[in-house]
Amino acid sequence: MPKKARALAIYVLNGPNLNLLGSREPDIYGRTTLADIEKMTAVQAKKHGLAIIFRQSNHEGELVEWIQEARTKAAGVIINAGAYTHTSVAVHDALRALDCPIVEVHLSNTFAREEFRRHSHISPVATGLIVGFGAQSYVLAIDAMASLIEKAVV
Ligand code: CA2
Repeated sequence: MPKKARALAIYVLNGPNLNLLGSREPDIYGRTTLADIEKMTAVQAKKHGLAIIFRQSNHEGELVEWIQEARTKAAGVIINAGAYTHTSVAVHDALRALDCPIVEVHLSNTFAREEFRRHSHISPVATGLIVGFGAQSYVLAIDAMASLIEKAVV
């Protein structure tokens, strides 16, 4: 892994309503809270010698600002944009301006749900997608990101 990438954190960005995880709709999203997911993600990143910056916002513009911040501060971006996945050209454009790897994650299998969840504005600009494994999607995304960062330098 390059010295620079190792020094930079992985940004794990979460969109609207993900702060409600664990409190409602456990049949779809499970009982794990976002705070639990943050801990699981940090533990997994540490195994790869990586640190994470974990954030959640219900506001599209704030997500865009964090993605812009990631241009100079992140080795990679893992993003669950929540419902903005299906609607936000602004998030798409901000991600497009990144040079680092991007992993799109979802707790649920969005392709097996309502038609409107089958289209993502994130997927065309993502390096890869991990969907449908509940909270474990984030842990798998960390493994994928660690391997992408390592590959970038060989
Ligand atoms: O499966 C995912 O990770 C989603 O990104 C979750 C979003 C949904 O809009 C996407 O289509 C798929 C929803 C965020 C969580 O919403 C909750 C609402 C009420 C209670 C708990 C969670």
